[in-house]
Order: sequence, then structure tokens, then C-alpha cells
Amino acid sequence: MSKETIRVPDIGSSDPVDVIEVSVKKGDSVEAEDTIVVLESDKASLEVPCPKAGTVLELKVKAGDQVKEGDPLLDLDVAGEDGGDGSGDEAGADESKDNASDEEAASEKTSDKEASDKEASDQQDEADQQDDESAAKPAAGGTRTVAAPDLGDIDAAEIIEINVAEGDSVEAEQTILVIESDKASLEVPSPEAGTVKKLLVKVGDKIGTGTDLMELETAGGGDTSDKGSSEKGSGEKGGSGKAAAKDDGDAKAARSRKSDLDEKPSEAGRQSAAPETPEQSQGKPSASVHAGPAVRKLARETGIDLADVAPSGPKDRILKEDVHALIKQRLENPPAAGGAGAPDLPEIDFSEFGPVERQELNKLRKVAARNLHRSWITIPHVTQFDEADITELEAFRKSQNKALEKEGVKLTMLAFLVKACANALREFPRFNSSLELGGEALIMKDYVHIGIAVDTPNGLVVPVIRDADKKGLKDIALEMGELAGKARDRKLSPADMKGATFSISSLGGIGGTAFTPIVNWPEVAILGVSRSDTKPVWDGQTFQPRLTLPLSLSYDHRVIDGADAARFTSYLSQLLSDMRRALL
Ligand code: CAO
Repeated sequence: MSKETIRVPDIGSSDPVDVIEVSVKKGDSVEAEDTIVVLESDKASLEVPCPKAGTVLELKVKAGDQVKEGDPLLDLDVAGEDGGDGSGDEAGADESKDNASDEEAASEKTSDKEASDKEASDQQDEADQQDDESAAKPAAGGTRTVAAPDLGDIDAAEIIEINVAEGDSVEAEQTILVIESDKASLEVPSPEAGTVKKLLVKVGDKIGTGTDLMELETAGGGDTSDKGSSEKGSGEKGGSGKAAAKDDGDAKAARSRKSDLDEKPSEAGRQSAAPETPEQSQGKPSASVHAGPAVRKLARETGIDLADVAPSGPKDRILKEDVHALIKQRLENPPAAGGAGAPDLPEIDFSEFGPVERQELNKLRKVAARNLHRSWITIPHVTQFDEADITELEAFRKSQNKALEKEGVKLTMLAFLVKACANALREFPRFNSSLELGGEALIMKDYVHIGIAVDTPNGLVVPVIRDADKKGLKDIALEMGELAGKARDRKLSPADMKGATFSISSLGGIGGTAFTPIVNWPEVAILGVSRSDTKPVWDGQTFQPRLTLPLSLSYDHRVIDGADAARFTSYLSQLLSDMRRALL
């Protein structure tokens, strides 16, 4: 046995900071890198990791105390160290000795997961601090095994869907698979961008925390901050011990955690391109919730919005257990039953009233239902109705189609709508934005990708016409035909359906006078198009028969004001009345 006093590391300031949480108690066994206390200044909070494994002999601080660098935090009975080696209690007074034994302890005892966690944060720290040439550098690419994130005590969630295939390119935060309990589901995002080399699971498998999911070939040099508990792999394993061994102690680890916290806002920003998760409810911004870096990381890895988590720590602090509790609740209760104050729906035995047949929904419909429900309950929708006089446009379309027939191109009304919308989105860029998670900023996009809702026998899909503002009508018409064909043949790839900035849903070929489309999050607006009809329009002297196209623009009222929506549809209407303006 060897008793050591663990002290407050270099916290980058000589001012005292508050101890807001003591994460261990006397008698607890701790692993190297386990958080022992959480400190907070008025600017940031940081978790202090235990530099080595052992048993807590005595706590030297309690929540509410103020401490500064070098103050004792606790006495630790260091695991596996012999008291006779003379390094014992004097360790606190001899930092360099401490660090030397840290190296061995950390390299031998840190678990792979923790070590890779530590390596990632150390790497970030190295980049920031540039103070240790010999330490591990950010990975320059390679293959890593992506493991299931920390799901708390859920050890057997079923994979109901795998959203990537071997060879696919994935973005950081893109959904790679969906797990489900008997009632609800959770999307698991990729921790970083790369190419899927090998899938290690299949639909129907049961997974828990740390289950290996896929081998990911990373481009490297990217965002290393996400590399953490959801990753492990041979490269990581080999390097982690080394990185730990090169770690100059808990001070650096604590600093790196601080930088993790500091990067939080950009993490939120990146979510704009993120896969859809059921947790995008709007409320208290994540950036302003009270949570440490490890908790924020856990939330990122599990797609949980911290604004949705009920805090149980001191000063309304969100603890890891709180995130776990929400994951569990999400898996056990569908959001409609539990969240947002929605009442529980009673189960009804319809067979009491007549013969019934239960038809299981296919995967596409289940996913669409989940996404639509999520958008419906999280986005305050308003729909602006308008009309466009397309008399001349329709005449032009018909005349062009005669000429284009031999080229095999059919200019549809939808192609004109895509072009006109692309033009309007450039004119009104807020309609081409996404609201950052937490609601503190808009992500303005300098590209115009338009999603087209396509009705297929299996359900609704939304392929995307990229850079619609840069394409001509013929190209748009051709591409739309191809995408609609692929949609109906179930040949669309995930890439075909990603990245839209705005959507159009046209029911004009079917009928109806108006409808209220649901915004396709993370977009902020969608245009619904109904069937055109010839209407009498007063020209000041007489009624003229004009072909009129009904437009229904639904928008996220948090982002778009009613007046802007009216301006947008008026502009669109004018463009469609005189398409020459859009073609200029
Ligand atoms: N008014 C009157 N007629 C219209 C029209 C409109 N607004 N839009 C299309 N039409 C006509 C077309 O001119 C075409 O007639 P012709 O063959 O005589 O030229 C006919 O309707 C069929 O058009 P289409 O459906 O083949 O082509 P499209 O470009 O209008 O639509 C697509 C393509 C993929 C959008 C459509 O097939 C589709 O799937 N629509 C449904 C989308 C949907 O389900 N939205 C709801 C989402 S929310 O649940």
C-alpha cells in the first residue's frame, strides 16, 4: 500500500475556484482518469481526474470549498504500489516522483476506453499547448473501431436499422445505426468523419456500452475532440498507453478537459449538418446548461441535447447519471408518452368494435414517422398560403416540352419550382439556414440543396438536388426524373438524401387546394405545392382566366418572421409569373 495525496492540478489561474462536486467518497475504488472532483470558476468548469487507480482513504475537500493549485483533494491508497518503496506519503510533496509513478500506473492500468479518451484529450491539449514534443500527436488517419457510446446500464438494445454500408463515407455526427427497445429508439452517430471499412454488427444484434460497431477509416487531421469513449481500436489501444505514459500528470488532463468545454459552442454549430436525433427539442440552450466536459461529451456521443436533461447535481448541475437516465427513459418510453407534457395515450383494443388486422410498418415509414413527429413537436410551425399566376409559365413549359421531346427531357412544373425556389433562397438566405442546437445562432449555408418529397409505395423519401441555384432547368428536370426513379426503385443511397437546405412537396399532380407541410428539420422551411387551377382574376376592368398555382410555405417561426414568409412567397409568386427573372 502506498498513500498519496492528490492535489489540485494546474488550473491555469492562481485564483481560488469552487469545488462544485466531489465525485467520489471515502472507501471508493477509482481508476486512473476517473473524475474525482469538479471545479468551477466563473468562466468554466473542469473535471479533475485521478492520476492513478486506488482507493480513496480520506477526502480533503467538500462541495462548496474553494481551492487553488496544489491544495490537497484526497488521500489515495494507490493500487498495486508497495508502501516500502519510499514514494508513499511524500508523493504530494514531490510532484516529479508522482508523475513518474503516474506514467507507469496510467500506462498499465488505464482501461482502453479511458486511455483512448485520455489520448484524444491529451492530443487536443498538445495542439493547444505545444509544450511537449514527445507526446502523442493527433492521429493522421488510419483505421479505428467505433464502439457503442455509453448507454448507462442498458446492456441489450436491439439494432433495428443500420444506416451505412461498407465503403460509405460518413460525416462526423451522421447516424450510423438505430437501436431500439420494445417501445422507442435512439440514433447512434459516428464520432467522426471517415469511410466505413467494415461493419461489425447487423440488424437484430443486441448491443450495450462499448460494443464494437464498425471499423472506420479516418481521413485524419480532423476534429480529434470527438475521439473518445465511443472509439477504441488497435491503433488507439497501442497508442493510448504511450500517450498516458507521456502525460505529465493530472494538470494536463484537466486542462485538456477545459479545452473540451471551451469548444462546446462550435460543437453545437456542427450539429446543423448532423443526423436527425429525437432529442432536438427546443428549450434551455445546451451552452447555458450546467454540465462538465465529460457529461457534454457523453451527451454528444449519444445524441442527447443537454437542454432536455433534468439535472440532479448541486447548483442544477447535470451529472452523467442524469444523461443515462434520459437515455434509458427514451429507450423505454416513446417521446410522445413521456416528454413535452404530452398525455399518455391509452392502448385501445380495436377488435372490440370490429375485425382488425395489425400491419407492421416498414422501416422507411417508421423512420419517416419518427422524423415527422420530432419536427412537429419541436418546431413551431406556421404556414403561409399564396398563389402564383403561372399562365405564361405553363404555356412556355408546354412549348419547350414539344421541342425537348426528342432529347428525352420533360420539363415539369416542379423543375421550374426548384429553380424559382433556389433563386428565392439566395434572395432570402434565412430560409436557407439551420437553427443551431440551443437556439443561439443560425447556421447560414452558402449552398442551395433542394429536397424533393417523392411518394413511393414504401413511403415518403426526400432526395436532394444539390446546388440547384447553379443548375439549368433542363439539368434540374433530368436529375429530378432520375432521383424520382431511383426513389421508386428503392435505389437511393443515403448520400442522395443528405444535406438539403430547403424542401418542396408537390401534390399538384394529385389534387388539393392547399396543405400544411411539415418542416424537414434541420431545414427551416418547406414549400407545399397544390394543383393549379384556372381562376377568374380581376384585371381592373374585367375578369381574366388565369392559371393559378397554390403555394403553402411552412416555416420555423423561431427563425422566420411572418412578414418574411409573406415576402418570400410574394417573391416566389412574382418569379413564377415571369420566370425570365429567375433565369437571368
Ligand atoms: N398542378 C396541376 N398539375 C400538375 C401539377 C400542379 N401543381 N404538378 C404536376 N402536375 C401534373 C403534371 O403536369 C403531370 O401531368 P402531365 O403528365 O400531363 O404533364 C402530372 O401532374 C403528373 O406529374 P408528376 O407527378 O409525374 O410530376 P411532378 O413533377 O409534378 O412530381 C414528384 C414529381 C416526384 C414530386 C411526384 O411524383 C410525387 O411523388 N409527388 C408526391 C409528393 C408527396 O407525397 N408529398 C407529400 C409529402 S408530405 O406527406
